[in-house]
Amino acid sequence: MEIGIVGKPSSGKTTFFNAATLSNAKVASYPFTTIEPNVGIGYVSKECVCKEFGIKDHKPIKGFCLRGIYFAPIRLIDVAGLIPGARQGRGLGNQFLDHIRRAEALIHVVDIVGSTDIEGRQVPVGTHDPLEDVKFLEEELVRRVWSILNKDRRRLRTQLSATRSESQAADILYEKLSGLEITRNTIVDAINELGHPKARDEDKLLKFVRFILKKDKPMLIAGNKVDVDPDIAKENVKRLEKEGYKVVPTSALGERILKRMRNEGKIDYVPGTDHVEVLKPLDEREKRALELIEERVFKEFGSTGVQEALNKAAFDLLDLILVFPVEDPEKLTDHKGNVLPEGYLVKRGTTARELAYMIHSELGEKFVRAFLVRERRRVGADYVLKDRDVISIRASR
Ligand SMILES: Nc1nc2c(ncn2[C@@H]2O[C@H](COP(=O)(O)OP(=O)(O)OP(=O)(O)O)[C@@H](O)[C@H]2O)c(=O)[nH]1
Ligand SMILES: [Mg+2]
Repeated sequence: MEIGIVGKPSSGKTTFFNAATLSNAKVASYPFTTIEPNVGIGYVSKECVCKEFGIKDHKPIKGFCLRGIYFAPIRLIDVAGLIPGARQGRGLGNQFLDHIRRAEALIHVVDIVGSTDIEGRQVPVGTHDPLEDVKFLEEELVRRVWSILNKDRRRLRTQLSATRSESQAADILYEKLSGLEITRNTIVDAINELGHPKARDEDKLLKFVRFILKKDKPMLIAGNKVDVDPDIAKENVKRLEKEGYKVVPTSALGERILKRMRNEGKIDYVPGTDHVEVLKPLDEREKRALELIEERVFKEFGSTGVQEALNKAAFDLLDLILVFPVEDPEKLTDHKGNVLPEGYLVKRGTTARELAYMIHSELGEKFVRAFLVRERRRVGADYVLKDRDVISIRASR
């Protein structure tokens, strides 16, 4: 599972990425600081099951648990900024789609206070309209995918008009888009919804691309830099929401500062909350930074939003659930005695046997039955997992 971080230059993508992954990728106030993508592990969070089962000091092997909130790892990729005209050789060309090909959801980081122009150059706060950035990126993605289909247009047209079968048309388009990891299912859905795509019909092909992108690269907007001017930020968030976009207000910089101070042992901070406790004496600069975060971020928005954006991408856009497989249903341990060793992020609809395969192919092959620990009930291979299930899987020897 991978989430892509996209947007124009200087919107704060790498700052967001660093805050989420605890990396130190280069950040700067000039455009195109990032050219080669940064890849790292971020975390999505959800209430853990440890409290419910009376487990204290839960120390999972994968991910971590803070005050009863479980943080499960997920891959993030931070890519170069996109600007108008990039297809004509300015900025990143065709590599852009290569870089986001594996991403199953996108977080579009937008300068929500309008402090940078469409190419990421600094302008006075509030003078650029972020709605323009949102529309541009959306349309740019559509155009880029469309241009893959359009590359060998004559051949595509011949191929598509040679078949009346929708299933064959799906195969043709699937092959063309294979580099983007669009699922065949989505292509079939698009054909069902929009009819047989005829390459002559440009409008239909564009509609087709919009449909598959919406489904296989769903997007969430991180309205970033809210700390710069909370009022302008709120106003712009509202405007984007009115246009139908899903927006999470964020201060990637605020999150970055808090995470850094937490790692240095200076504060206790639970990402996704406004819980900050000072543990060591702070210098004046650090004190001031915390005050600003308190005033301009926590008071106005409740949290920095970075965790919320990741959670929304995973749980709303990707429709993932979190499940806890254990070997021993009484002690909730694996064979080494680790308590609740790992929460698995799986697609809603995943069955007990499919989970068994993810844990170990042998466990999948030799699946006998499973046991739901909370409900104290046996279930079979086809049992569809629920969010926060604790499940013990039995295999034959
Ligand atoms: N005040 C404020 N500044 C931010 C925030 N996020 C990023 N910045 C600043 O915005 C500038 C650009 O940040 P980057 O993270 O390098 O932006 P980017 O989108 O990765 O830019 P490119 O790699 O050039 O595409 C830096 O000066 C950051 O410190 C934020 O939440 N608040
Ligand atoms: Mg960057």
